[in-house]
Amino acid sequence: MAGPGSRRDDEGGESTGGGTETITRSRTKTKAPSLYRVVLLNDDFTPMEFVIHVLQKFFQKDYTEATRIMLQVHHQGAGVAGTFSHEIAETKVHLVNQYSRQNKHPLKCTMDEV
Ligand code: TYC
Repeated sequence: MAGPGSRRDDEGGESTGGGTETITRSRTKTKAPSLYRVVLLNDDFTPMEFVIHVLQKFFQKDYTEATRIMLQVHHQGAGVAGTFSHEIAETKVHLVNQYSRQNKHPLKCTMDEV
């Protein structure tokens, strides 16, 4: 398959003379990264206790660790809640953003490649 995620190089050439030639093909199969960081972003309005609660509810952090991550986000602007496969990371991002919206907080969660 030559769709996105695959690439063909050196598709060979045409011979104009009457001889023979060897057509070489190489294919570089690109693989999606297997790990993704789920990242919480800072804002000015979400209560600190809500962020701590989210880290406990969706990322199985204890109160001490959740507080550490929340403060990291508060001071640095962003922080890693966890590292997961693409599918799990997508699900966490969706659930956290949905939960924040339902609770009328602007807290945003994103993911990026490790
Ligand atoms: N900056 C927020 C406040 O002062 C707290 C906060 C921390 C918000 C982490 C979002 O991801 C966040 N209430």
